[in-house]
Amino acid sequence: MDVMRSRFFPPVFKGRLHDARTATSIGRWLGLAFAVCFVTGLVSHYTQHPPEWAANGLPSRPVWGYRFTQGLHVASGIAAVPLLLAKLWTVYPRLFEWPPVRSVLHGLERLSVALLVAASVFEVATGLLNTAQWYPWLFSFVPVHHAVAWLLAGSLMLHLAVKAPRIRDHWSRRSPGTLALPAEDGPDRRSLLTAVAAAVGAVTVTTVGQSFTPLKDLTLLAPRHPDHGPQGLPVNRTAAAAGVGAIHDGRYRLTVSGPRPCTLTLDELRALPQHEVELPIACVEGWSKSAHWTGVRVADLLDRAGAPAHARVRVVSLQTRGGYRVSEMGHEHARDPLTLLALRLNGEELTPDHGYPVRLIAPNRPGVLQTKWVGRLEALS
Ligand SMILES: Nc1nc2c(c(=O)[nH]1)N[C@H]1C(S)=C(S)[C@@H](COP(=O)(O)O)O[C@H]1N2
Ligand SMILES: [Mo]
Repeated sequence: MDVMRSRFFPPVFKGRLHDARTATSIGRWLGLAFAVCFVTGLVSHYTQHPPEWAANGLPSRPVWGYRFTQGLHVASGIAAVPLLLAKLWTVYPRLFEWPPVRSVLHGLERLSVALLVAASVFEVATGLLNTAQWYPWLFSFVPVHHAVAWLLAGSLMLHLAVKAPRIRDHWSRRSPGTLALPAEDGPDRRSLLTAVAAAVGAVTVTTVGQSFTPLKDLTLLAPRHPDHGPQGLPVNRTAAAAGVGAIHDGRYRLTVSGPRPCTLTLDELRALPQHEVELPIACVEGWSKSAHWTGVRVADLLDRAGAPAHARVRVVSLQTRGGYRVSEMGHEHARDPLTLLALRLNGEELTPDHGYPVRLIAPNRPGVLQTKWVGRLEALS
């Protein structure tokens, strides 16, 4: 032990940038980023996996709702990267605290911080890799990212409770009990905080254009550019990747099940009243783009099959395997006049990668549920 506590261990940190005041300053911004990320993440999770009682009640408006919340989710997650790195750098001298455990309570508190750090790094790293569509792990992303988010939220609450007195001391500009700015709040701390703010600004401005299209030409660090793809719209899974072969016009049939099931050919679909809508694809992976769609109202098809007004609808793709071949929607989406089985995109027939011959497009809905290559609509009672 004495050897350990020699000249080199534990190391001594003299700088003031590792103190509670800096930790609080960065921590509140990191906390804000995590709070926004958590809430928008829950919105995304429960629109994709609604509990049974809510599945038929999800709102189809505002049209841009999911685009907004998911854009914020990815932007706040990306902003958390420099904030988390700065926060960890500020507090890392605590790793060398001596003795490492002073009491049972202190040991438990340190364990909860270890959990908080592990969960934070895990969430930010897996989320970031997900936006790049790179899955270098064996687990399924969605349930694990969701479960660890709750671990993070719980350990963060505990951390805030334990640190409440110190946070209170350092939250405002003034030191406790004085009216003056603390003397140690000198240029070093200001420089560090300015650098962190600049880093957050830089990563935000160079990525947010993937969903906030006015900034699309600044997307230096974003994995997607909203204009890159056939018909001016990105593609997440191509027809080839989904295993959907060439679909022949003459042999295509759309089946609509319900009290009066019906089957339509592509020419019959083209002959039905066509409607035009402007709606975004908002991918959970962080890119989104508005487009001009033309097609048949899902509500018209449901009426034709005699589906009751309150029915939920299952949309089934011609794709034979893969997680996204089936999606469901509640009656608000199914009956929304903007919900179409689209035949055309930006003035042209859909290309195979965008779901030829027909794909679903509905307002306020995650991209992953905008089913492509639709072969069947099922009215569920
Ligand atoms: N059948 C089927 N539909 C699908 C998918 C899929 O893999 N299979 N991917 C979804 C995802 S994740 C998104 S973001 C959108 C993207 O649509 P786009 O490729 O036309 O832009 O399609 C959705 N529809
Ligand atoms: Mo997606």
